[in-house]
Amino acid sequence: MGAQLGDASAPARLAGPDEAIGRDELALATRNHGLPLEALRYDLSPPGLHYVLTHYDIPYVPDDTHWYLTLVGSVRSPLRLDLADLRAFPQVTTRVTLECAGNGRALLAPRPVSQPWLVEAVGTAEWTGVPLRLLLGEAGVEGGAVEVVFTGADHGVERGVEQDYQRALPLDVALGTEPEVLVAYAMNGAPLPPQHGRPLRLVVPGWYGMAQVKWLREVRVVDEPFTGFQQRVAYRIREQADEQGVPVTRIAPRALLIPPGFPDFMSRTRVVPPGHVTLDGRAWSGWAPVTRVEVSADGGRSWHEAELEPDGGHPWAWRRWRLGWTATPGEHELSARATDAEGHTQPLQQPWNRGGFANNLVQRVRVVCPDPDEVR
Ligand SMILES: Nc1nc2c(c(=O)[nH]1)N[C@H]1C(S)=C(S)[C@@H](COP(=O)(O)O)O[C@H]1N2
Ligand SMILES: [Mo]
Repeated sequence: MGAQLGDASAPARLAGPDEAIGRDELALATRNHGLPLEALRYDLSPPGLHYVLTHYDIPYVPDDTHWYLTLVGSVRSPLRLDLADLRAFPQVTTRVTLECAGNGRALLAPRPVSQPWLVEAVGTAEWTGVPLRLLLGEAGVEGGAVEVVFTGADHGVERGVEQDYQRALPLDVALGTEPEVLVAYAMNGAPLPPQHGRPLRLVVPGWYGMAQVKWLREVRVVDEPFTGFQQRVAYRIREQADEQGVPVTRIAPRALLIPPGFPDFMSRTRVVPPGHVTLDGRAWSGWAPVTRVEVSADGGRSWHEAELEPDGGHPWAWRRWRLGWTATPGEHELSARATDAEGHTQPLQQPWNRGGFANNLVQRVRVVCPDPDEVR
């Protein structure tokens, strides 16, 4: 394959100073899709509105009765389980907000050339499945184990490296109880849709999307840190191509507005009639609960504390926030900024890294408020 399919030692490409979104990025953007932001109104994203990201092809699994999950590697008794076996284990349902680590990438300058997300790579679902720690307990993890490697059934080539989609978690995260990592077979009470991993996926509450391996077919306990492409090459925060970089792990806090008023078709600028408006939206963080959301209606000059709804017993899901605002004729720029209990917050100036990962710059929403005297 080589030359035409890229070179494993070459870094991912950055767009030139005035380079528009290319056909390659458009092809990714039509396959993968974001949450239409008006769907932030739903506590649980209806399947089909939840964002989707798939590196390669969605495996064709018309019949899941022959799907097997194997637990192998440094374990005392390797397991081979079908869906019926998995359903016989205790069942847990957790409400989890997932976000792609590349969310916000297309707003960066220079733009990392990849899936061109703006801010909409997010969704919340109730995932039902077996706690991974119970499966690992059944298999019996051996003493020298350090990580667990998860393999999906999808296969592709990325920057010249042919691979199955694979990611690892540290053993303590895989065995965790707060939260529990799930091997999930249902989303919002129904079997997983094909694009979300039918019939099985990993769900790691609080972690960015790349950890949530879909079409899960193998769980391998290993004695050495995993060095696969998605662990060592991709999903690392680097400013220079030759840095080793810092691994992407948990979700940085973010707040998004439910777009107020109505949109202009092409520019998506919001039109909001003058008068009182409730600004509301969602906020989340994978590090600690969101404790504060501030809102600005003047392009970040002044900030006002929004009211936060209780988490309703769902600490790994987004929280609703709201704040009243009076729209006056003219143009406005709305923003919301989340802070979590550990003090992580959203930057007002763009941080940058070559992959565009974990970028949580505050959202800016342009609003035009028409002057009622000028309308007629
Ligand atoms: N097997 C497999 N799992 C995968 C991926 C993939 O390409 N293959 N993409 C990951 C990435 S980068 C993200 S952001 C999430 C997206 O999950 P969703 O499509 O269910 O929202 O799946 C993750 N799990
Ligand atoms: Mo992602």
